[in-house]
Amino acid sequence: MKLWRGGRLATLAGEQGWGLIADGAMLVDGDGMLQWVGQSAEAPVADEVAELHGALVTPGLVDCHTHLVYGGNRANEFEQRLHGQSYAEIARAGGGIKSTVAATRGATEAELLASATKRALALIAEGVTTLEVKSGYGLDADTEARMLRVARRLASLGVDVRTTYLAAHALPPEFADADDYIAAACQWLPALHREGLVDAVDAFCEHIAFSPAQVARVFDTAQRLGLPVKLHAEQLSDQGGARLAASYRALSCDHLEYLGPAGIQAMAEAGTVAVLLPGAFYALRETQLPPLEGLREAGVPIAIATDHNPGSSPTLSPLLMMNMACVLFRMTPEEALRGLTVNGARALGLRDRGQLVAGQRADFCVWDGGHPRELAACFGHNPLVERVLKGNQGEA
Ligand code: DI6
Ligand code: FE
Repeated sequence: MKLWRGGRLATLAGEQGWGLIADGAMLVDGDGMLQWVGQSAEAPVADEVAELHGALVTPGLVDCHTHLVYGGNRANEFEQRLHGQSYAEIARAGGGIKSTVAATRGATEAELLASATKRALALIAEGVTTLEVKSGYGLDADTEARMLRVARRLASLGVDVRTTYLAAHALPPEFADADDYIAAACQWLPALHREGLVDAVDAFCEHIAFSPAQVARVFDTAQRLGLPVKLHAEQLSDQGGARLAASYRALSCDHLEYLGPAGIQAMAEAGTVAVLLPGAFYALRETQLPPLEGLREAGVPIAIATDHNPGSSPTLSPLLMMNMACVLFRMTPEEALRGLTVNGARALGLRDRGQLVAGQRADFCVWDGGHPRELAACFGHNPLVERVLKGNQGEA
């Protein structure tokens, strides 16, 4: 057993509040779980003791929505958008997701691993301890599998990885008919699942992607396999995606700028987490704000994530997302931190992390700071001192 003591703990215990313990301690057992959390003065005796010297401690960050594995980059589209073309126009003209699909298909597993490793290390360096990675730039059986294998291999960097099958991301060029492609995407899933490559199933429900009826076919397949679902919903328009996802008791609906009251209600009733993605909102210069007040009133848990991808959100900074969630969406710093910890974990169906309370995993971050609000107030900074994954130090 190891005792960490003398820290300023933001435990996030309970449903709201920082759960601050000014001079706090945590006892970690041999399995990397928190055995006890409380005041340093009341801490149990332990064989090993680490002094935190008053540093700020929060739960480890959970980045619950990324597209981290891909080939190439899309900085050219950044320029195109600056010259007035929209994200949807670029996509319809064969750029966007499809251009990353071409680059990803042309990359070997080793190449994909090398580029994804650099990105994962950047997230880890800002305190990420749990990382979700989606497929969706392969859009054929082989490349989707290759992406998911690479995602799994990122775990060797010292981060807990969750993988999501997102074959229903865009229509690949070899298919003329979206329904035919959906049938193929449904067919590939069981083998990937048998290989242990899939933790959840996602889709992109949008006028430039797939209809609710097509998404429902993907979700039916997931449900038959016992896999939970999530959805890229109402990012560019209200397609009724959130209502559909909620009817499958989706873990999360993500983006949600165009979410309406019916979708909010359905999510609240299903316990579906709202994952807001300020990086994509910012980079696409979106002006429609996600309905934060409605989500709060309905009691929908709100997570935030980087949505790292080469097109709409090429960021590797979860801390910047906290700041943007506050400045752009008017979330509170506490909501932003909960969004990147306990609610991010919920969006992945994980209940064993995201709060510093006994019984949870000992995944935590030690920061050079006094109050947790500082993490959201500053931007372009990285005050991480140490990152601990399941009780193991030296991962930062
Ligand atoms: N929405 C997103 O933000 C990512 N996928 C999606 O459906 C972006 C994908 C990309 O532009 O490459
Ligand atoms: Fe996304």
